[in-house]
Amino acid sequence: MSDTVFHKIIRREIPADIVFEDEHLIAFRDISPQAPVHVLFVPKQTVATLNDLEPSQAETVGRLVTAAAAYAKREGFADDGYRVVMNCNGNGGQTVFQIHLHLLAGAPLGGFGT
Ligand code: IU
Repeated sequence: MSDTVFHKIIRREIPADIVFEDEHLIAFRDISPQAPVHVLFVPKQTVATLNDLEPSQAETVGRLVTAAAAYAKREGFADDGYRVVMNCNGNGGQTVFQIHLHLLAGAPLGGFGT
């Protein structure tokens, strides 16, 4: 049974600065932003890590990516550019064990892996 801080945000048990939500996912500002824009896109379906993602759940991640791109277009920074990142387990730097996509934007982000 997986229950994380992100599940609590989805259930509105703890506050977050939510910028988008639909029946499949929620997006909110990262509490510790690493760029001027730092939004997390989290599926409502529980998937602890990318290692737990079944091929039949590919759409779950696809929706995160398309929602992030749509957000970038809506907010007007799509043409300037942005980065999306998903971390997996210890060496990937994952700290919350419900998969999520980081959207980082608003400034040049430097080399890969910053
Ligand atoms: P990671 O990929 O698992 O390392 O990312 C987790 C992110 O969740 C990290 O950037 C945290 O700052 C962020 N976060 C948050 O936005 N709100 C929270 O209550 C907690 C973590 I705990």
